[in-house]
Amino acid sequence: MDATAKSEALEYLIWKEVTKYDIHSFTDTMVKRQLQKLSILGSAALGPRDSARMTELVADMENIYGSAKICVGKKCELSLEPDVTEVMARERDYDLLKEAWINWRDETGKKMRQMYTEYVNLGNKMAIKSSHGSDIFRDFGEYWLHSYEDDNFKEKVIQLWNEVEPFYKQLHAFVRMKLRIRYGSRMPKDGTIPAHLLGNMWAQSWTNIMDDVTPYPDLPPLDVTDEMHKKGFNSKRMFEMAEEFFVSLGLDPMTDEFWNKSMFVKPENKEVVCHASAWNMGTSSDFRIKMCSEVNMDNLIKIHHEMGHIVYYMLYKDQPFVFRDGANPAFHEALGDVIALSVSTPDHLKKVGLLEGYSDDDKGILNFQLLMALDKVAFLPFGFLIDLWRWDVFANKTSKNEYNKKWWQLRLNYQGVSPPGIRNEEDFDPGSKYHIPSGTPYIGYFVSYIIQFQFHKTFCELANQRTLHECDIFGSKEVGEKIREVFSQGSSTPWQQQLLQLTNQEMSAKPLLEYFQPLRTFLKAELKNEKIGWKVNQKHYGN
Ligand code: X8Z
Ligand code: ZN
Repeated sequence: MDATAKSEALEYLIWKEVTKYDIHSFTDTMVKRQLQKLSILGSAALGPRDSARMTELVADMENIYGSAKICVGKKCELSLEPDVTEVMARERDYDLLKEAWINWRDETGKKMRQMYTEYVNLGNKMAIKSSHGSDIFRDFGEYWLHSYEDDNFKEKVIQLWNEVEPFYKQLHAFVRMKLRIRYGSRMPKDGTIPAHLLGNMWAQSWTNIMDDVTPYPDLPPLDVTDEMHKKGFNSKRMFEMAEEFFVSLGLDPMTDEFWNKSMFVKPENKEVVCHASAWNMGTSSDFRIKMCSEVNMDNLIKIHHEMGHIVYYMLYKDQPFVFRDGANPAFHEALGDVIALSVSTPDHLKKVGLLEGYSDDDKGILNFQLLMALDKVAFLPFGFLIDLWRWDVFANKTSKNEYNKKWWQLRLNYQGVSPPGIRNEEDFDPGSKYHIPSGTPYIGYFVSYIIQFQFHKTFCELANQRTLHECDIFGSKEVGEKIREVFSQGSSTPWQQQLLQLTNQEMSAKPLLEYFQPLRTFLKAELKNEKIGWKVNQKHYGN
């Protein structure tokens, strides 16, 4: 029996035992909460045969994704990390970018379309079986949402999107205006931005086109990639820098096992899934990161993100097993990102010797704000739409012969990006993004991008810092204490309570908007003669 089958067999036994009792009759809240968590069976509900098939499907889809190699121009055998990522980030030739974009989708999503349909059916079957005759989960999407312990969570997420949408549209319009300088008549008339021109395979983070859209190009670049190379950085050094930040707050350093058993760079002699991940091996010291890191600023930030997961694992390691989890998935995604918000500040980059000659006058601040927005704000509609798409697929509101049509409706509608060629139902573009084949829920990332600004605001106040967007919490023991106090609870208390304890607020997009206030004022003036928004039409999709 493989490890998954063994653990599912055990989960089933535990579930059998737990459901003998009337959970409501327990008075100890911690015992009650543990029993409640254990009373949801999850993947074990499928039974050994279906469950093995589900595992196999995900493994096969991940394998297609992880081992795909494409040609771009004269070069072939390119893998996503590092080669194709580099092409999308640095290449500026419209046609080469288009080739990379299309070939990646041909070699990944397109090849797993059938498998995905079977995966959806099994996922739904699992959710329904997990409900045991009641209707707690009508489909796989509802099952995923359960980790948020709020029947109205979806509505709240939609509300958050509505709050940030006008800002996203400003950013979209500004970037489009700048891209017209480079790509001229190749920019679509409908006001959308071609999805392959934004420096990233999925147009989810736009920082790599900073040099084309920067408000003040004469100032020193805040993407410190070149400086990292000049200073002789390697992967290990980036991980040590991240550790140093957490330690400066009074949090624990990485364990010996972390340093010995993690994978920091892509191995030469075997195929691995390169998508960065953090692993809790279930002991009190074996925590690992798996990542094909390259020396650049994107990866420096991503390393802080991943290490945030490890720090969280360490903080809740003494909780009972079922509580060794994030307060909710968004909390887990946010911890490292909050640290990275400080790391990215010009002030901090100066402190660590990666930036010289930067002044924090208005121009400097706006360049910095735009760079942050190209990451944090550009991501929002993407982070939102992935699970919008999956929720409807799981609920059968999207049938299997309109997977790609619905996908592009959402991409056009929310992100305002268009494909560089007509797409149809032979394609399966969702499958070309890691979290679809791997079956990883995505809405947590969207929520993380909102609440990390709430966390940041709280921490900056604790660290007595000046303005929200210039704040660097490095070295603040008060912040470390607070992180320890809240995050060590794991999932033993409801996240709503933890959020209140931490920020005195409910979930809100206000801190994000406050952080970016200088940029919003600037964009408003810059966009006086620019039409904000785009037309959503169907000419990008056909059969
Ligand atoms: O998948 C990740 C992390 C691993 S938890 C690298 N992220 C999302 C993505 O890459 O799509 C971080 C940001 C969003
Ligand atoms: Zn993560």
